[in-house]
This record gives sequence, C-alpha cells and structure tokens, in this order.
Amino acid sequence: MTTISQSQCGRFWQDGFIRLKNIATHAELKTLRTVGDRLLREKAGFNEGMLFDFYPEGDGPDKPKLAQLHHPSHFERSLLDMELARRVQRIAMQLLGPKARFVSDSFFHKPAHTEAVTPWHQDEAFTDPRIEHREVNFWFPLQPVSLANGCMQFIPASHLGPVLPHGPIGGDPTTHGLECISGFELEQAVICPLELGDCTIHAGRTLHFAGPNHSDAPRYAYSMVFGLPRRASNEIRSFPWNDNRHLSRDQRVHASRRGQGNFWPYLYRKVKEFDYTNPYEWRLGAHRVARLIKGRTSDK
Ligand SMILES: O=C(O)CCC(=O)C(=O)O
Repeated sequence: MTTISQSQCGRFWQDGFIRLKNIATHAELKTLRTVGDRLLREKAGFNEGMLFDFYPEGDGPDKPKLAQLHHPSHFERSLLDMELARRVQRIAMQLLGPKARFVSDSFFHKPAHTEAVTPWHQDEAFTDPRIEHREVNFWFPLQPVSLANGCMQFIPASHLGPVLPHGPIGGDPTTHGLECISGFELEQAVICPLELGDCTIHAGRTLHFAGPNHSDAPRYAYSMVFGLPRRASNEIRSFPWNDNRHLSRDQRVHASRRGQGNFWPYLYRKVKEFDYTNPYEWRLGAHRVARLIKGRTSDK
C-alpha cells in the first residue's frame, strides 16, 4: 500500500509541493501513454471544448502549442479503474483528509522543439472566486523530464499567500492559458526533474511553470486532481482576468451542450458525478439549472 510519511505530508504543506519517487509502475505509464496518444490522435473532446490549446487556436486542433485534454476519463473510463488512481487517492486522503475525492484528470502534450512554455500560474486562478477549492494536483510525466523538455517548477510557499494577479497569456483574450503577472520572485523557483514513475504534487494555489520542450520527442504528462467538498469562499474576491475572454473553447462547450446529441450525455455525467452529500453543491446545482433553463428558453 502506497502512503507518504508524516514528514512528507508536513513538507508538502510547508512548501506547497513535493516530489515523490516510484508512484506509478512502468506498465501503468505505458497504458497512460497509449490511451493519451489515442485520445489526442482522435481529437477526443475537441467538439465538447475539453481538448484545447493553452495558446490561441488560430492553427486549428492539428498544431497545438500546448494541448490539454481535460477529463480524458470521460472518454476512457478505464483510466480511473487503474490501481494508480486508487494509490493516488490514498495519498490525497493523507494530505486532505478522508473527504478527499477525485475532481478531474488531464493529459498535456507539448510537441518536440517548441518554445511554448506553460506559464507561471496558480490553478485556483482558473476557478470561480466565490467558491473555495481545496485541491491537490498529482502530475505524472509519461517520459523522464528535465529542464530540456519542460519539467515542472514551483515557487515554494506560494500556496500560503493569496491568488496573485493573472492575465491571459501575452494579454491576448483569445488565449485559454493564464499567466501570473506579478507578486513573485522568479529566483525562488525550484526545478523538479523526474524519472519515469515519479510525480510531483502541488496545491491548487501553488505557483508553477513548465518550460519549453527543446527535445526531439513530445513531452506528455497526465494529471489527477483531488479535492475536498467545495464550499463558499469566506473571502470577498474577484478574478477579473476570467471576464471578457473570447475563447474558442467556450464556444465549443456551449454549442455542444445545446446540441441534442450531447446535452443528455452531459447531464448524465453531471448527475453521476454530483456530490449529493454536500448542501453547497445543491445550491450551485439549482443556480446552474436556472441559468440553463433561462438560456434554453431565451434561444427559442
Ligand atoms: O504539463 C504541463 O505543462 C502543465 C501542467 C499544469 O500546469 C498542471 O497540471 O497544473
């Protein structure tokens, strides 16, 4: 049974990230690589807005600079049946407590010989500021990673401060990716090369970055996010960088949910993943249904 020590737990909460050795087996990584390759080749999730480029999508889905497939387990359920998911869940429960549950997974693909970086950001900057997200993100590279092909880098203890100001990459409102624009010292960055089977874990508010891929091969990674039940944030805060964006991904999300063929599978997934034990989710759900009904009736 894989667990982490108390001192590893302590270090995680002190620094906001940790490197773990030998968490995934080579067979599991091979399966992840095969599934990731297939889903990305098939452009799974593109029409639903789940597959997108961190950078503007002007060149279409075929030449992404940094492709992210969000929720690949929606398209390949067996990903969550792997022993790896249970192993990771146990560690998430050590870090967050017994209520930690699976939130989402993602594949990341950075092509060979690209200058495109995953800019400095806090995952929480992408979320709704009215909701408190207490999450941890397990990041598994699917080949060894170093500075040469875009390993992760972290700013220690950045999870202890606020969500810092962000903006769309390069100030371009059509860019899906966000970058942190101030409030941290680059010199503090800790570079985390990893061998096959190792992973990093970072908190939802930890500032992180992955550099360009100067190698001859694409750099793949698979991440799994676990979190505590969501609740209302007790801070009054706003994330203005999420307003007034013009994302091709959002257009695909909306078009797909409105399309007859996709709405019911979408609703089925939402109902299946709904956390019935959390009263706050019922409130959010009611708001969402009201918005959906309003949107569908105003279409007519
Ligand atoms: O794989 C990458 O380049 C970035 C991953 C990342 O930012 C994340 O998992 O939060």
